Amino acid sequence: MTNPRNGGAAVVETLAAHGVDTIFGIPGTHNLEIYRHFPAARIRAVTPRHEQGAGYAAEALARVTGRPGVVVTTSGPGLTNVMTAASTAYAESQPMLVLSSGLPTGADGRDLGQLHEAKNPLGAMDQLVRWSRRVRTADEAAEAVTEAFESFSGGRPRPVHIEIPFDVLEQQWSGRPRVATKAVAPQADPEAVRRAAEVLSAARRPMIIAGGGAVDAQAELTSLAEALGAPVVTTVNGKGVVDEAHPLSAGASIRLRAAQKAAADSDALLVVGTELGDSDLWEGQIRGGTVIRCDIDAAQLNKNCPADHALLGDAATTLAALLAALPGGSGGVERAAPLRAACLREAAKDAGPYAEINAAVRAALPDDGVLTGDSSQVTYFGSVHFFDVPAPRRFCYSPGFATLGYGLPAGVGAAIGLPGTPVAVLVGDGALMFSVQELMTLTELRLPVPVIVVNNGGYQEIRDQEAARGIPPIGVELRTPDFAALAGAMGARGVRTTSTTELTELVGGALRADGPTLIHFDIR
Ligand SMILES: Cc1ncc(C[n+]2csc(CCOP(=O)(O)OP(=O)(O)O)c2C)c(N)n1
Ligand SMILES: [Mg+2]
Repeated sequence: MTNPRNGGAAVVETLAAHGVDTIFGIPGTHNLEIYRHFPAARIRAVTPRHEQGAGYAAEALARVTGRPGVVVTTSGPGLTNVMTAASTAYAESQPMLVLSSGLPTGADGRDLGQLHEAKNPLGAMDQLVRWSRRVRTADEAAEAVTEAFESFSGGRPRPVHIEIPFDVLEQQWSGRPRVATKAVAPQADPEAVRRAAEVLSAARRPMIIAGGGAVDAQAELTSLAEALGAPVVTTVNGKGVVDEAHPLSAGASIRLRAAQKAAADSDALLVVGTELGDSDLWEGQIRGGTVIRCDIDAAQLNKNCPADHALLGDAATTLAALLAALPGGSGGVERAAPLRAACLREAAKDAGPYAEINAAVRAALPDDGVLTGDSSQVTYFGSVHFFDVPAPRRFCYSPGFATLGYGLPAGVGAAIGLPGTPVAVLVGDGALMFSVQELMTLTELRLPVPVIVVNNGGYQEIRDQEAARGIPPIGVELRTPDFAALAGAMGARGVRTTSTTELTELVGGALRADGPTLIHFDIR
């Protein structure tokens, strides 16, 4: 049987024309005319066990590869289920395309009692992502997909959503996909670059803060830091922009008061690709001597910390221009080591057992490996500070939206995005229970991902916050399932330990297995 060339083909051929080879989604009554065309387009349809998991997998694929993640849902509940993940991609500035089917033309918004009908799902989505558009024809569907890809270049990446009414998916189409024109990123004004270079080279105590907007500028940022002798502190999303073993790296330490104090003591502070949000600074603030900010998004240039010099441009190009414009270097190398030590001392105060657990996982995961984490103490008190990475795009965690349930599906997306790259998931017991069904996805795909769950019997962070407010533990002390048995039921290996030495061995073994291994690590 030959496939009809319909609105579904318009969508799928346009995805393929943009190099999409994998989508994450769940088929349903209304979106089957999209699914029909995947085999011919050689697009792999991965089925996580919840649309939220599909969204996190797509977000993580984008994080580790830089390519947009694509999610396909059905109308109504499929779409509402992906909203949390789409909001995550928005908060974390990741490129994501959500494609959903919609009620047929003329039926939307009329409260007719149709299958999957919601009051205004398009409007709901539009409140959460860069844009959300309902198309009216197959041609429009193809064009909207192209425009989605255009929206991912030349600026701050953010998610978008396209709703295709299911009668449009069935409509005949005789068009051709148009390939997106790459938008040109803004170029920083050369005069502003020259002035900023002068400030930096005259500085005696320069410092650099790098965020998620700098992840594709590792070489430029490292060379600039070396030329200036400036220590580099990153946000969580910028983790690894400079190799965390580099003598100038002070780690992903921006939340720590030691790092914030160093910024305040600097005489020139270069801030690249970060909004310096409160979710980065944990009620702290960033002030510096002379502040130079570089961002691809004009709205970020003065956000949360006013800039003395604002450079509107792509990080890699602007940093290369700054480097070329430097009249001479200075020497801050000696300040980096004490700053790193001060940050580690401060981080150790909250880390408890999490530093050692992360070291044990790091010891087993090869350098090019990817770690995913969650809104669990083992991640933000642990991995962020005690799991050094040599490069950006090696650590997946949502510090901004901070939703529980991200880590495991993110592991699925990272392992699919980077085939052959070792991936490990390290999360808390509370986090795992939000998306534990994605273990089944790992089993099905035979991905050798160790899933390490650190069990402290519930929501420790919230228990701590209740205690700090004089509230007794309410709703936070939770029964833990037998995770190893649960893994077994899902066809994964399940093991249990309380020893970090054994943990390293177990993670090493898990990376060589032909499917996932759940490692239950008790700390209570
Ligand atoms: C979707 C969602 N719901 C609620 C919260 C609030 N919250 C933040 S941390 C946390 C506890 C997480 O438990 P676990 O993963 O076991 O980590 P632990 O704090 O025990 O280390 C909760 C409930 C959240 N971040 N996300
Ligand atoms: Mg817990």
